[in-house]
Amino acid sequence: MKPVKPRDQQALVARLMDACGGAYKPKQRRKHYITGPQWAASYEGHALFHAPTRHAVPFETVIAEYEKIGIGYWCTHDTDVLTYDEVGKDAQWETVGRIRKSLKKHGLKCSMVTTETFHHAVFAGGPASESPEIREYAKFRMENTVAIGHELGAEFAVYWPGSLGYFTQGAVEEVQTLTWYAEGMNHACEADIRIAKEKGRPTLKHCMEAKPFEPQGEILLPTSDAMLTWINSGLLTHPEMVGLNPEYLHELMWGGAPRAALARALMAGKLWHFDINDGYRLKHDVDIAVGLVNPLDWLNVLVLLRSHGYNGPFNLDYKPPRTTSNWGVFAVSFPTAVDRFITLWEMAGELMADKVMQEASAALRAGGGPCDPRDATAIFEANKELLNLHELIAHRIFQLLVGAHRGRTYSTKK
Ligand code: GLT
Ligand code: MN
Ligand code: MN
Repeated sequence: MKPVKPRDQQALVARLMDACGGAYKPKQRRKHYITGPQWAASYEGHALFHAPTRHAVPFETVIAEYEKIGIGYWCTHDTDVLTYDEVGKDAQWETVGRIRKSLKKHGLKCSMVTTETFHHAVFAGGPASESPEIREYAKFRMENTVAIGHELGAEFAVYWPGSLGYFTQGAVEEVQTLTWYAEGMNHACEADIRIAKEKGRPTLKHCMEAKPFEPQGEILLPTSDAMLTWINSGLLTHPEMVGLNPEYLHELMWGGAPRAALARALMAGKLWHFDINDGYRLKHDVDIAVGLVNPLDWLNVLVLLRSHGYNGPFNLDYKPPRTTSNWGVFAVSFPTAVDRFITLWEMAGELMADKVMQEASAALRAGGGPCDPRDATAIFEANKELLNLHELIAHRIFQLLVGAHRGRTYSTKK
């Protein structure tokens, strides 16, 4: 193949995108509660060892592009759209007004707002560190984000306490720090109750997001389970207002089974918001787009969520790779991420209705029939052949994933 000149490259990528097929129409995409973060679309490709490969994108462009793709909801950190000097000032409300206009113009809604308490130097010791001034500042920021959320019509507020921890041991007393952090959350909930009342709106759903490592060396609330313990610790004045925003990769990062972590959140009635992406176990937060690493696991995750009636947002919290251009972010990255999610969602429905799956699951649950209830060997013998279905079910799910259940076979060379 001849070299592809820079001016011909977008056309080539666009033609191959078309050739991929399998794309949903914006209208079909909008039927799902899929939310697009400002920070994901605007991510410049930078990291500790990486210089940016793209430029930042203003919210007007992100919202306009999301409309074209069919992403119906937008979410943001306070400081994705405001400078530190603007937070809480008149300039903030001017920007919030422009965001409202932009959302209206493009038919999007703001689903969620989140307070950034990890980037600025003021949070070097975390958002609940020893100095009362720092904790007061964190409270101001959380309250302010709640106010912005109400102004934008958001339903959720997310908190990622990635800087709640330490690098070196000794100075940070864990119980005290978690208590101080709870005071911050109590402040946010109480402000929410007041503002919601003033505005005649329901209060926000406050969702905690855990990540096992990064950016602190040790994290005080590293998993969704740790957060459930904190929510139910008695430290919160409004535990009923606080739930979870698990992120698929963050549960995988510590070596857990995301599906089991989600199940525990469901059991506790706290699965309110879900960050969808992909990546690898026991590695850093690579935030790869949904389904590109673990499609089989993702299919199973969506079966769990569908069977338990999860109806919260699916938040595209991933990082378009550094190899993707500013043009590619909206031409390739977002539409393909959304479409893989919808495909897996539909597939999960197909799996649940699949006759082989249904009969196999029902047979396992029916068991092998009565026998001596105290005789382990007799019970095992009565169920032995049924237990083959565990492996058969896994095979069936693989078939559903690759389309082999529709009679598609792959030939081997003679
Ligand atoms: C940060 C983090 C994400 C969180 C964001 C919400 S901040 O980008 O890595 O997983 O969802 O604050
Ligand atoms: Mn996340
Ligand atoms: Mn992540």
